[in-house]
Amino acid sequence: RSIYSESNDKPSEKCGTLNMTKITEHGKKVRKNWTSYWTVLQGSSLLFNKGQGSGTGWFGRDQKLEFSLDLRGGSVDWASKDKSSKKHVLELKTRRGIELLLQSDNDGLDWHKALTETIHTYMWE
Ligand code: I3S
Repeated sequence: RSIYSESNDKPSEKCGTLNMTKITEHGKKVRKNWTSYWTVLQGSSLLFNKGQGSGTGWFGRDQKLEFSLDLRGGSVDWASKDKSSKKHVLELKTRRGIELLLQSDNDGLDWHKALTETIHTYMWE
């Protein structure tokens, strides 16, 4: 059952602070660099923003888009223990061969649901 079914929100829209590090780019392992981002899930895109005003709305003032990911054709799951010593870590893979870890200060369940639902929604596009 959709987590959005009881609200008027458009599907796949969520924002919040997440710690993120890429682990693979273009199929190659890259060194971890955990960074905190104001993260926005919008349609099939996941946007990573940095700057002041984090946590004050969809796009806080002075937020700057650092980069975005296309979630279509990607996958998301809880990261296995060997991927990180941190708790509540999600592993996201894109169709273009980027793998990254997302870690939230809460249990991450809301992001797991939202990302899973987005990927499912856009599966055939
Ligand atoms: O998977 P790793 O290599 O144990 O990841 C840790 C390292 O990237 C470490 O940085 P340096 O090795 O560059 O000093 C980070 O500080 C840690 O946060 C990484 O591990 P976690 O388990 O936090 O993802």
